[in-house]
This record gives sequence, C-alpha cells and structure tokens, in this order.
Amino acid sequence: MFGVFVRTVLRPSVKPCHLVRPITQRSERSISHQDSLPKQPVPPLKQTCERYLASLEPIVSEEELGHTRKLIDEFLKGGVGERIQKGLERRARKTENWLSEWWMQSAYLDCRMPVAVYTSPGVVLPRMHFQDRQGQMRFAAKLIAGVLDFKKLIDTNLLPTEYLSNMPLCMDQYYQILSSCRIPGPKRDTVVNYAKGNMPPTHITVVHNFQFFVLDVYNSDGTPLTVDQIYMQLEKIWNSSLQTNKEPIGVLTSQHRNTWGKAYNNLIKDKTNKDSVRAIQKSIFTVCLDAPMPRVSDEHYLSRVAAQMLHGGGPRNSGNRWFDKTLQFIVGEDGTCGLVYEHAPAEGPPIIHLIDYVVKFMQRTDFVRSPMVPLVMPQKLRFNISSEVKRDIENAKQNMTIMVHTLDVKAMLFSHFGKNVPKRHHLSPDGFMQMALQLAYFRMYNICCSTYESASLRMFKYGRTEGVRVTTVNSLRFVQAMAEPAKQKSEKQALLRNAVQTHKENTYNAIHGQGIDRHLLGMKMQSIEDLTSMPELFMDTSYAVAQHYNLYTSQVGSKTDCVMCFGPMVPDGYGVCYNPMDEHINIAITAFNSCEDTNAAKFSCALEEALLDMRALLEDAA
Ligand code: COA
Ligand code: HC5
Repeated sequence: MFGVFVRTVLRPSVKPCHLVRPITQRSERSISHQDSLPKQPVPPLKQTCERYLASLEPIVSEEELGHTRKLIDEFLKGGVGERIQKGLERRARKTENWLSEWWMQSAYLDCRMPVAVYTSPGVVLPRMHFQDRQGQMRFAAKLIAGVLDFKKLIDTNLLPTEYLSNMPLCMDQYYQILSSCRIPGPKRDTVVNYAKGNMPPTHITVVHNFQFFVLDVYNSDGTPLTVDQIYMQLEKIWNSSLQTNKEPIGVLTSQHRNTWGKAYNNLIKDKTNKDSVRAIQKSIFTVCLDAPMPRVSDEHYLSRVAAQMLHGGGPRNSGNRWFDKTLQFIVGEDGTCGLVYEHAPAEGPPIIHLIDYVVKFMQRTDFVRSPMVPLVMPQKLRFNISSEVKRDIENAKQNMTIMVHTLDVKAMLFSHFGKNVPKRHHLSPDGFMQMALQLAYFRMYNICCSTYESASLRMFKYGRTEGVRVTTVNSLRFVQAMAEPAKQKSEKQALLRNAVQTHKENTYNAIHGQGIDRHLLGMKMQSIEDLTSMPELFMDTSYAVAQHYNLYTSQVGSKTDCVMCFGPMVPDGYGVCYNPMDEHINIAITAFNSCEDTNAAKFSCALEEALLDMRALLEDAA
C-alpha cells in the first residue's frame, strides 16, 4: 500500500480527472494510517520553473514574461536554483515536513494583520428561530454537548480517517483545534495547545455581555455534563452577566498583532488579568452568547450574519469574542448562529467536519435526563482595567468600527443549480465554479487577474495547503471567447471543457505535492536561511503580480447547509468561499469598501450571471 502510495505521489504527470475526489471518510481509525503517511515531496526544480512561467502567461505582459524567462534561465543555469533545491531536499530529509513550519510562520504567525477578517474564517449556520431565551440556552447546551462528544473521538483516537483521491489524509489538524489558542507577540505570535499537557483542560469559556466565564464541562468521574446540566450552568452565567456596561475586553484581540502584542503584555502585568487570560487560552473552546444583531431585511440578512461571524459587528458583539481562541461558537439571542476560528492551527475541512458531526448530534432526541444535582456556579473571570488597558480598549474599538465599515460582504445562496449540472455534463463542479469566477471577473474588469484556490496537502504528513493558480491560458481563451457573439457555441463549449480540464490537472498536481507556489515559497525561505542574496526571480515584477491575488478562493464542502466566508487577501481583491451542494451553492464574497474598484454585491451578480450563462452554453450545445 505504502509503495503504491509513494509512486503515485511522486509522479508529477497528470491523471484522468475523476481521480481527484472530494474529501470523504471511511470508518477505519485514523491512527492506523497516520504513521505511514508519505512525506511531502520537493517538486523537481525545472518542473516548478516551467509551470511558474506558464502560469504567468495570462497575467503579465509579453515584455515582463520575457524578462522573467531570462531570470529563470539564469536561476537554472547559474547554479543558484540547484543549490537552493539541494538545501530544500536536505531539509525534507531531516524534517517530517519541509514546509509546514515555514508555512505556519509566514502565513500566520509572522503575519501582523489582525486575525479578525484578515485570516480567521467565519461559518454561518442555518438560522435558528428561538422562541425565548430558554431556546437559545438549550441550543447552546446541545451544541456544547455535541462538541464534547466529538472530542471523545479525538481523545480516544477513534476519528475515522478522511480520504482524498482514495488516499488517506493526515489527521493531525484535528488534534490542534481544541484546547488551543494563539498568543500575540510583539513581532511573532505563537500557538499553544493544552490538550497534550499532563493536565488537559476540563472547561470551556462562555462569554455574555463581554463577561467571560469558566464553565467546567466534566464531572469528577470524567464524564461530560449532560445537556440539561450544561443548560442549567448557562442559565446561571446568563443571570450573572446581565449588566451591559462592561468593558469589551475581548475586542483587544481584534487589533493589529504588534499593537495587541504590546497591549497583551500590558494587560497581563496584573496577576488577576493574567489568570483570566490564561483560563480563556486553556479552555477547550469558547461559546459566545451574542446580543441580537440590528434588524436587517431578509435580502441582507445572510450577508450581515457572515460579517457578524467575521468581526462581530462592532459595539454590540466584537467585544464578545477572544479572537485568538482557535474555536469560538456564536449563538445569538436572535437565532444567529455560527462560528469563527483562528486559522493558524488548522484548515477549514476539519472544522467543518466537526460542525457536521455536532449538527447531527443536535438532531438527536435521546438525550439522557440527568439528576438535578446542584453544580457549582461557573467562575466569572475578573479583569482589572487600568487606564492604560482602557486606552488600549478604546483604540481597539475605534479600529473595529473602521473595520466594520470597511468590510464589504455579500453572502448568497445560488439556488438555480449545484454540483448536479456540471456533473451531468461530465465536468468537474469545482472547475466549473472556478471558470464562472474567471468569467465574472473578466466581464467586470475586462482583464483576468492572479487567482488562488486552496487545495489540500493533507495526503502528506503534516501537510497544509497548496494554492492552485486558476488563471491559465485556457481559462483566458474561454472567457475571451464568451465575449465574442460571433463565436460558435460549440467552440465556446470546447474552450470551457478545456479550461476546466486544465484546472483539474493543476488541482491534481497541487494535491499530489507538485504545485508551484509552495515550492517557490520554500526556495525563498531556503535562500533566507542560507543567508545568501535573494534570487532576482523573487524581486521581479511578474512575481509580485503572481502573488497579488485579486481573487482568493476556496471551496469547502459540508453536509450542513452553511455559508463560509473569509476576507480578501489584497486591498483591491475579493475573498470568495463557496460550498457547493448537490442542487445549490452557498457563496460568500468579501471585498474592502476602501477600494473603489471592488464591490462584493456587483461581483456576486456577475458570478450568478456567469454560472447561468455557462449552464445555458452547455445545455444549448447539448
Ligand atoms: N464528471 C462527473 N463528475 C465529476 C467530474 C466529471 N468530469 N469531475 C468530478 N466529478 C465529481 C466528483 O467525483 C465528485 O463527486 P461527489 O460529489 O459525488 O463525491 C464531485 O464531482 C466534486 O469533484 P470536483 O468538483 O472536481 O472537486 P473536489 O470536490 O475534489 O474539490 C478541491 C477540489 C481542490 C477543492 C479539493 O481537491 C481539495 O483540495 N479540497 C480541500 C480544500 C481545502 O482544504 N480548502 C480549505 C482550506 S482552509
Ligand atoms: C470555513 C472555511 C474556511 C476556508 C479557509 C481557507 O480557505 O483558508 C485558506 C487556507 C489556505 O492556505 O489556502 C486561506 N484563505 C482563507 C486566505 C483563503
């Protein structure tokens, strides 16, 4: 099995499209595969250079391309590339994964932008219709019990292994999402995980009206509290946090990381504050009992909730968070439910798998009724707010207000079709969606842009993601053809098929460790590590254009009908997260209002039109 696996992984060539299959689960225990996962390969140097050049063709000018060709030629022939490649291969031999630590640092821990909006994704769960506060508490209690039930699978190594393209995936990320927290540093952050220590936490944190509580969720015999018991504890928390005039201490965590790093040191100078912060960091996860959002029309509801998940919406709920916490579930008084997660320890799919599990758990009706043994009052976490801390909070509130006004979100349910239509026409649904995004962008701007799609590298031990470069010569040909009324439909259809096929091949290469971007990043990092001068290739205009992802996209599928979202990568770009279901697609588009050229709602209309036109193209041609 292992031999076959390695052979497949190392072969950089392209495979038939249906070999790339979505992430699925089987019932074997994950632990059985974990030790035999292959190592992430370092792709061949020449292959990456060639693929990189090809990926530049649709996005840079002839002149720029010519210049980059020369740089690549020198890089390959002058020995620099070879030396760096050797360094990378050495690193790959010496480490379990040559990339994961560098990736964690460069994508997350060194990144100084606020985690809220800039890196933490949000998930909107279907709206609940609570009749009263009891309804909200009952929902939160079941949700907490569901997560604890899932935790049992993690703690007992009983998680079913996930598969992609028939290959088992690395399950390590599941062990990083509970009992962990990011900690700000003045220059670089860290992530701590308390699950593995000798005293793993037995509490969660609950926050209501900006007041944090420690809720012990295990009995002394190690059994989790029942739904009834959790419910009673939540009631107590609610009743002892009715004041609404508390300082929104949590909003500090939404700041620029350097700013928060300084404010953090300031905050924890006080022993009480330090203990309170530690209790939040150590907790298994956080539950935010939110105040209702301002009322909005049905048309804007979904977009408003998506924004609420990303940043909390400002004065009402942005302080009702600890954005550094890996997992925060949000249950609003008005039925607004979802979560926000700090991205450094894990990718979206493990989080979404947990959600699918919890949602199914919550549908159960056979909850054990527990004896009404009185439980101790959950401990309220105290904070001493010095004038300096108060100033930092004011500063964070102001920046959050700016962020709330700056973020442009359009979440929508595309109801005309889902994966069914492309499948019926023997096209990869993901490729179809990506080409619709290309078409929408081209129609709005008359050019195409550098486009990224997340692809999983979890076939490899400790693998994270690769970025698929979506814009290709074939995607450009397709979108250009769509603008030519004189062109035959059959020709446009062939161009669409070609473009989707190319995307499928690029995705296949990416998930098999033969992508472009992470190898380029690795070479850059290696060159920094070697203390040699940075190859010109990385200081080239083409490289800057290629890295400037105006479209930053990700497909995350789920069983639950949820909408997932994240902020744009660049000031003049879009973040697009889509969840294709069989008969509809949930999509969230974000942009910044500070950029005149972008508009999430307009882009969503263009996308909708593109999807419909592409269906028409296939159906007519058929
Ligand atoms: N004809 C008919 N059906 C086809 C087809 C074709 N030509 N090509 C694919 N399909 C089917 C697949 O078999 C699959 O079927 P299923 O829904 O019955 O299981 C379905 O269409 C979806 O396949 P496709 O759309 O091609 O892509 P995918 O689901 O494999 O997704 C990625 C592609 C890149 C998203 C995936 O490889 C991946 O990496 N996922 C993880 C991404 C991630 O981690 N994102 C978050 C980062 S935090
Ligand atoms: C709940 C949905 C999470 C999607 C998260 C995601 O796609 O993260 C990307 C990870 C990566 O390495 O490509 C990063 N991104 C949010 C910036 C797209």
